[in-house]
Amino acid sequence: MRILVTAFEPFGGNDTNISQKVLDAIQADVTKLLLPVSFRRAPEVLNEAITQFQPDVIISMGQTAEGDKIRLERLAINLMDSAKGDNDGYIPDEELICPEAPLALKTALPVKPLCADCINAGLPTIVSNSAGLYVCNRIYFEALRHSPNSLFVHIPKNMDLEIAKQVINHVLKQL
Ligand code: PCA
Repeated sequence: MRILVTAFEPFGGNDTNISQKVLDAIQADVTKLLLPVSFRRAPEVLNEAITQFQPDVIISMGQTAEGDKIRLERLAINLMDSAKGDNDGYIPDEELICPEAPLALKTALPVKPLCADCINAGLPTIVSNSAGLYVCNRIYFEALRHSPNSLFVHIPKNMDLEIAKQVINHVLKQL
């Protein structure tokens, strides 16, 4: 099975992005891709990688300011909105990502069992119903358009790196 794992570069005045650190640490046999925090460029870079690697599964990661648990995202919403600009300075104002697509796309991967498995292993994980309307949601929407076998994992900014790595390793092992 070909697995593509993505993470994001720093954004919003942060010097680092925990998703990038986790990506660097992954030792499994996966294709790794670092994405720009750009509504326009991130999907372009993802699409090039999909064409090149033809992945069976796409696991995308990003940093969140919310909560203290890793969030397995169930849905991507067909909307972009942001008070702050992306790394290109672009500020979408309630823009549909794709007018012909449904308002939301749902992963076909088993988020609840995956989450239960992480919790059983003592890892702080929850299922989330919204990845927000910023670039993480944008990239999850793009991944789900290509394949429902996609999952977005949101990692809290201040989470212990070892725990974050374990959650990703755990998810990769369950695929
Ligand atoms: N987090 C942002 C975009 C990049 C990232 O790591 C988000 O939650 O949309």
